[in-house]
Amino acid sequence: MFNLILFGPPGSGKGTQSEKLILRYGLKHLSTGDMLRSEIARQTPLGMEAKKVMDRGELVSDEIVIGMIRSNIDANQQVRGFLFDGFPRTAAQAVALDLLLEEKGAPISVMLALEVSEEELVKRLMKRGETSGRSDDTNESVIRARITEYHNKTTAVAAHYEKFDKVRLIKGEGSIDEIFSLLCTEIDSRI
Ligand code: B4P
Repeated sequence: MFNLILFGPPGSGKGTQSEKLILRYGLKHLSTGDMLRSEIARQTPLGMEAKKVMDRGELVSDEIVIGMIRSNIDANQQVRGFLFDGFPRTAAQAVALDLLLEEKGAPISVMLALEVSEEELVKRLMKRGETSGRSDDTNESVIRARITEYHNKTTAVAAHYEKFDKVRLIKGEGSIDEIFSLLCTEIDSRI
């Protein structure tokens, strides 16, 4: 199995690049953001709880997202590998993921970390907010709160995988195809 984490701040291009990478490499895409938005769209109790947190630009509880990831890994036994998009976002999520993958004997191969300046992130997310209908993209203070959450809680995830020399930094500004090509070069050298 080839298991990959696509990492980066909100708006860095994780979702955008994931769509292209799963087509090229036949990986199963696991996006916790997509899973949470699907719960919200179906108005489940979990979705209603998550919406309040997401609308403040904060992270949903580790317990909820780890549970979602665990059931998705269990439901996809015969895949070539997983592309984790937007997960793990805290040190506790990273430890939980490592344990889940250890049970499968298929650890994370690499974490590809997209680097984008804060002003570019805000610009991209405000632009997406004009059309996406996502309530967490329409308000600049919520976008900045998401970036603060990233610095406070999520950068620890990169520190965790750096200990195992699994992090590769990727320039996340430029055209979508240029960034895709940088990501593919890293993956091709490992797959
Ligand atoms: P996510 O759904 O993970 O999404 P995101 O961080 O908003 O953005 P992403 O990085 O995927 O978007 P992209 O750049 O592709 O999270 C949403 C919320 O869910 C979180 O705030 C949190 O509350 C909750 N959540 C999710 N996972 C969680 C977890 N594990 N634990 C706790 N809470 C969790 O796209 C951004 C825009 O940039 C798009 O419009 C795109 O077209 C554009 N773009 C992309 N690449 C570009 C480029 N090269 N140039 C110009 N524009 C580009």
